[in-house]
Amino acid sequence: MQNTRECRFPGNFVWGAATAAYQVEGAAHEDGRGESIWDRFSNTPGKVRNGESGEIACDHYHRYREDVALMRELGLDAYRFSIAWPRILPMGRGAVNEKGLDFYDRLVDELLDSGIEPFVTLYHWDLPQALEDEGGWTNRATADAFAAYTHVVVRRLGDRVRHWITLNEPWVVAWPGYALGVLAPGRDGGEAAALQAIHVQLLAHGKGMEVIRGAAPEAQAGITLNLTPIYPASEAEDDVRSARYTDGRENRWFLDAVFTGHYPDDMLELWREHVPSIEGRDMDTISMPIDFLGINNYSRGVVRADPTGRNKLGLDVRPENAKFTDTGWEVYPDGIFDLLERVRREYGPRRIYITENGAAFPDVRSHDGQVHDPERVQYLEWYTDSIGRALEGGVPLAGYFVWSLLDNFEWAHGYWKRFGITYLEYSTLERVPKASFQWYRSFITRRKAAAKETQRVG
Ligand code: GCO
Repeated sequence: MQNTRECRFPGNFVWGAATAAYQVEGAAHEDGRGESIWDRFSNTPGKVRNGESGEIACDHYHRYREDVALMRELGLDAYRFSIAWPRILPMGRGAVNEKGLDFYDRLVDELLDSGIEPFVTLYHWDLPQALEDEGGWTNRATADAFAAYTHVVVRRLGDRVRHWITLNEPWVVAWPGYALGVLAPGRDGGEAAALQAIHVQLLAHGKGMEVIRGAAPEAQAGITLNLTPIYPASEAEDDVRSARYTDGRENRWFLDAVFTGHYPDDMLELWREHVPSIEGRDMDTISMPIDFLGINNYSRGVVRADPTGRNKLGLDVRPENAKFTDTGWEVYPDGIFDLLERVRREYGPRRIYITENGAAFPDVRSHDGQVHDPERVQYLEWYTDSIGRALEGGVPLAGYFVWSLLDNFEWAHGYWKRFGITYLEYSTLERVPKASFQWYRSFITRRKAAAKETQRVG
């Protein structure tokens, strides 16, 4: 039987996997790399589980050839990785460390030699500590430093890299990082700090876009946002209102700024005492056209009104009879469908890539030496099915990146939470493809064969 599902994805759909520098590279003190806020945070007692850090991580810095071989085996079209700013500019600005650039140069060449397209994220949370010491993302000067850093990188790699992502998940940097202090840099400045950190990051994104346009005019560039569809716990008016505010914090604050050049009015009103200082042409810079929107999505949120009325954003509800992953996130594949539909309808991006999607489960190596992870396979089957439905419904979806190629340093969780389709034996750094790796490999092969067949018949 010809399964119609197999035909959904066009032949040029990009199948990929993603990682981030601090989570996989290791080699924290090698070849002139400077200190990042994640080195500092990890080395601060009590911040990361078991005092772990990205000092060695997966040692991708030295083993990237082996990792690219895994990607070849998977049949990947693309690899999304990030560049460590402190490898390129150890003090955040000024002197360039050529050895840092050399590493990414080798990685890009290795990928291209293997027929794998590099998707490069310029900032995935590892700010040079020297810039944090001057105020980090709450200081507007950091946006200019980012533009200068972008210029250095694009000048070196722009002849070969055709896809650039300015920032990864400014929401996470701002809220857990600057408001709550649970991720680096560990500041607990509340709403005001978060909103200022978002504004400066979005400014950096816009300035970075300008630099990329100038230095690599043929390249495609965009930003990656973590977006979470928010559902009210009931139809009751106050639940719906709370869900709308939570949606404002999670999604609209970013989407409205990037696509319309305005922060949403209801949120500006709600946060009137904390709004950031917006100067001159900031919002034009922030909303300059992007070629694609990167979306990271893992789950959904369900919200009910706070009975005391104090918290306008309401309270999180843990749905009953639902499935959860090892990070406590609900498995809700319809969520990514709803999200994609909504983004298409309300914001009309030219193109969308799912730049991250995946799940953590407490994987173990079993007596046969293998890692059986049926829950992850199930998760990926469901989520890819949902995005296929969205694509058929007209969402301009161009690719999908599974998070992650490898188990890696999961931030404040340390190495405890495993998101990889490849298992990392941390004591030996051995890579063990999980069952989900084999699943993804055959999934990609089947999709490609089906697309070819459609083309031939069509
Ligand atoms: C993210 C982070 C990843 C995480 C993943 C799982 O962009 O949220 O990019 O680094 O590891 O999301 O939490």
